[in-house]
Amino acid sequence: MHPELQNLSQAIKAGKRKEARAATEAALGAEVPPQSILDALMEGMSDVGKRFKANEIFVPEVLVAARAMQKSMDLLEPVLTASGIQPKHSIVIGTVEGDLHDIGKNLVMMMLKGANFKVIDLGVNVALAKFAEAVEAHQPNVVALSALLTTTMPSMQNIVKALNESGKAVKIMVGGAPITQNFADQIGADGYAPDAASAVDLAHSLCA
Ligand code: B1M
Repeated sequence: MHPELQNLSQAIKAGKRKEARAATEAALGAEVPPQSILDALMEGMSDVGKRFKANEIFVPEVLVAARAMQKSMDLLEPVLTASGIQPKHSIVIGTVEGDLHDIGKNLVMMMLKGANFKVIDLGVNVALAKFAEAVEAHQPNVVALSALLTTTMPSMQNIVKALNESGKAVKIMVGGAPITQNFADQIGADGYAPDAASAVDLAHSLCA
């Protein structure tokens, strides 16, 4: 592996923004293929996801790693676009209507971006109409719904029901502290993930 790619991967794992940016600049300057730079970035985030899942690191560490990843992505994205390398799959994500919690949703989003999904973030308190519009506009592979309140679980249920009834070829994944696999099955979601790293695995399997 090119030394700058090793530096990049290390910088992501350690959540070092400046180093991540510098390693990306150096790799681009050395004309390392953009896909290889992206692979190093994804390797770093994947390691972060695994350690988070294994409770070896916690939310703050994941957030700093994700910020380091974003610094690298800022430089890499235009180069990837120019060389025609596009994410294969897209995901519309949002926290459901009535719910303003977004820390977990943002973590999921960052991990998905780190795994090279195109993510369209609708934010918090997102009503069915906004999800439906986004599905129409972006034709995503997956819609990802987050809820943190027991009182907004019915809102999640309504959104899943309406999207399923719309007949669109889109998979729906759900998550958030009060959500369980049982609830996901009950409301007709295609998948449930308990944490951000599992959300990436689930998104891969829903897009396969
Ligand atoms: Co609120 N809040 N909050 N809160 N808040 C909880 C959720 C609560 C459990 C606290 C408590 O009472 N013990 C409780 C809910 C109780 C319940 O419903 N059973 C609660 C309440 C009641 C409220 C208010 C109603 C309080 C009030 O005003 N009286 C109010 C509601 C506002 C609203 O949404 N309408 C409220 C407000 C807030 C703040 C605004 C102050 C703030 C949110 C800030 C923000 O998000 N920008 C806040 C916070 C921070 C919390 C706690 C403390 C932390 C939540 C969090 O960010 N966790 C929380 C108590 C707690 O959990 N200890 C609490 C860290 C985050 C990384 O975890 O979001 O679970 P989490 O995400 C995980 C997984 O769940 C999963 O992956 C993430 C990473 O592993 N995941 C997904 C999440 N979404 C996913 C989607 C997926 C897959 C996985 O696929 C699509």
